[in-house]
Amino acid sequence: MALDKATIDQLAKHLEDCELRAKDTPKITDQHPDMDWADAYAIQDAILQRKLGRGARVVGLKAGLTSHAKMRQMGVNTPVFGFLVDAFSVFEGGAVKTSELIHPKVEPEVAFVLKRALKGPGCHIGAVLAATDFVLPGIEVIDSRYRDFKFDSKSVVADNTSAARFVVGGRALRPDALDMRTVGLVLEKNGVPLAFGAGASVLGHPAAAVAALANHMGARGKEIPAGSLILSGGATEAVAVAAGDAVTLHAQGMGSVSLRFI
Ligand code: 0L1
Ligand code: MG
Repeated sequence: MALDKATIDQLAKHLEDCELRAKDTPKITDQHPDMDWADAYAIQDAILQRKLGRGARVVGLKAGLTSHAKMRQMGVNTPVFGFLVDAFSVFEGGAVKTSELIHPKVEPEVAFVLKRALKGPGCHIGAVLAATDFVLPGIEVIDSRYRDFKFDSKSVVADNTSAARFVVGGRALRPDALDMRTVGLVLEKNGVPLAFGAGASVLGHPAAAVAALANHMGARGKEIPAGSLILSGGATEAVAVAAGDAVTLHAQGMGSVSLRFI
């Protein structure tokens, strides 16, 4: 690691303050160009500890930048992983206050709920499908704390991969009830279809993103607990939203799920 504990804690406080006050910041690698991956995940962990200290509950995990469309859009080439806490969760059809966010965007995703824990290394699509209770459609609201969404992958990891809000809903299906690669995803904003994807956009199969998350955690001596909700990553590029927008994701065979922005 290139950063000492005091710097990690200071950067975690800075990024979480930006999140809680809806204020943007230049990317942290501008000041800390030697920051490495271990530092980036240590800053993310320190943000989680701050939230847990205030009574937050972890409700799931996320993989991000798992599709070529997203990687191209953000100019990066590595999947990243983050956490989801209860305060990020929005009910189906619920409202998201844009005053609490900086510059939100939405992503269409396939969400997994596990019936058994998953642990890498060596986790693969088969192990993920065997451990999955059900899958359902989800919309992730991302809100990078970095000015104009300008960042590099390590800064994004430190910023908990831009996680802000999410909703899941629609129709929950057992993992053998569909071919997740060919599931079509249509994201509508204000009734206008804007982004179109298929499950295979996400690392060839959404379960591959969950396997990558399990392997990432295994390398850090952790596992994905049973019962976890996992967002596998946007199947298309992210779509910017503003107050007054209504967003719906239609997922083939899995119904639809919606959010409103106020
Ligand atoms: O969930 C995601 O794919 C977002 C990862 C972070 C990068 C971004 O803010 O677009
Ligand atoms: Mg996402």
